[in-house]
Amino acid sequence: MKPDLFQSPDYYDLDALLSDEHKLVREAARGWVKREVSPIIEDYAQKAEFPIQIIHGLAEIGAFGPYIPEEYGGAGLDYISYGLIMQEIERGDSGVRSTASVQSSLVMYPIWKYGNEEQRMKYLPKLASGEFMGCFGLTEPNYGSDPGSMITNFKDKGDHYLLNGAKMWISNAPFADIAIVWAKNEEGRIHGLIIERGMQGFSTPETHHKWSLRASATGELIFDNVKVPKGNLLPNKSGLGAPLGCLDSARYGIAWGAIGAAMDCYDTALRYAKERIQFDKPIAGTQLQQKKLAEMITEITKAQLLTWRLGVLKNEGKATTAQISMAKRNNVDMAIHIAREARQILGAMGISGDYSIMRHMMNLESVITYEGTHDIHLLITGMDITGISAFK
Ligand code: TGC
Ligand code: FAD
Repeated sequence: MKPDLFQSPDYYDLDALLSDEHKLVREAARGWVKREVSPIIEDYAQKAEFPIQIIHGLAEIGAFGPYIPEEYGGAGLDYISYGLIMQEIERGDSGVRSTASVQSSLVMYPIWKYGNEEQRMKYLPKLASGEFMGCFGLTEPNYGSDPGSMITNFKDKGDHYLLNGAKMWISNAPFADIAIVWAKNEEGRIHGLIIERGMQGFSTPETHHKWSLRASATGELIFDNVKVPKGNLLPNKSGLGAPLGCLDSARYGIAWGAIGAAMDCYDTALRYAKERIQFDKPIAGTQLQQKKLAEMITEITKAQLLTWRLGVLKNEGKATTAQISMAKRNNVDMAIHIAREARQILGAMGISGDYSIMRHMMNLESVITYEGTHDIHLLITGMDITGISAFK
């Protein structure tokens, strides 16, 4: 891959809205991505392998539980810092950001919010340092957009629970030490359980042949009469609202992350267009390529403003599920569109692994599907403004 020459676009001087701490956190993440991710990520994506050695660095830049209080090993940062870290990591690769999102918002968040003090002290510091890695099992082979219909279930056997069922498309599953698994009890109520690698009857086969998120490990979670200690149930929230609450936090991070992928595609295409000569002049001097580049920076700027405002609302505890959905949907769509346009600006070079664009473009096909599809987020907005659910 070519050297990482990334220069972050900031057309409306949004830096003026950030605190010194925000900028420090962002610079630490940006520098780390340039040093540790950019030089290796294309090779790992080509061989469809997660670069497991970066876990320590992710922990060091505070990517695991940025907003989790320091008493539990988190970085104790605000939600704008969390967003900026996700943006910088996804500038490198959406799959690496996935690993950080899952660890922070889908594993540490439910233990912090729905767990008891013993569970928090046992797991959170090790998850923050990367000593433990986690995954989140909601999606099932027959239930993706409709997780409330899940069939994975557990029965009360007196001194333990007995868990049966299967989850699929689970990020981090192949190497995770623990899994937060959503399953129904005998009354059909959804609960979260902490499942540990090594429990008898629990396996995590890897999913192969992906054309997207190739540098992220994806797998299944299979539960065949797994005996789960009663102390592994998250006691403080149940019902579908519990996993959906975690998704709010992860979707918020994705809204920021997608801007990172878009910025990288725009920056690469702008530089290439200024250097590439056809018909005796840089292609950046043609109206058609300027239209693409001008529209890209306009959309990136709009997404940056939307997300910054969402971060302020989140810090104030006011961001709603529907507002988060709008930002996730808008920004991922914006990023995938920019990746496709940027790829065309590079002509044949756009399909080469020497540049990051095609990898971003393929990664974003997963990002537009997971954590609620593009359609589902539109329906969440539709329900919010009309008061009528169009899901069922
Ligand atoms: P519905 O009847 O609307 O709601 C059921 C209950 O949940 C409450 N609720 C929420 N609570 C907290 N936060 C939210 N965001 C909530 N949204 C809804 C709701 O108030 C209700 O509570 P109660 O007390 O009345 O029971 O549920 P529904 O069955 O109609 O479904 C709604 C729908 C479609 C919006 C929802 O199920 C949905 O979001 N589907 C998409 C599924 C999804 O996003 N899956 C993601 C899996 S994880 C993943 O993809 C990780 S990728 C990670 C990576 O690699 O980065
Ligand atoms: P479906 O729900 O079958 O949807 C298929 C199509 O139908 C979509 O276009 C959808 O928008 C549309 N559709 C569905 N319902 C409606 C409706 N009511 N009205 C109109 N259109 C509708 N899940 C986890 O639990 N944990 C993870 O860590 C995780 N990681 C993932 C990693 C990757 C790489 C990928 C690709 C997925 C991951 N997922 C994970 C799963 C992801 O959340 C689901 O794929 C997603 O929620 C969509 O579910 P589905 O694929 O079953 O699609």
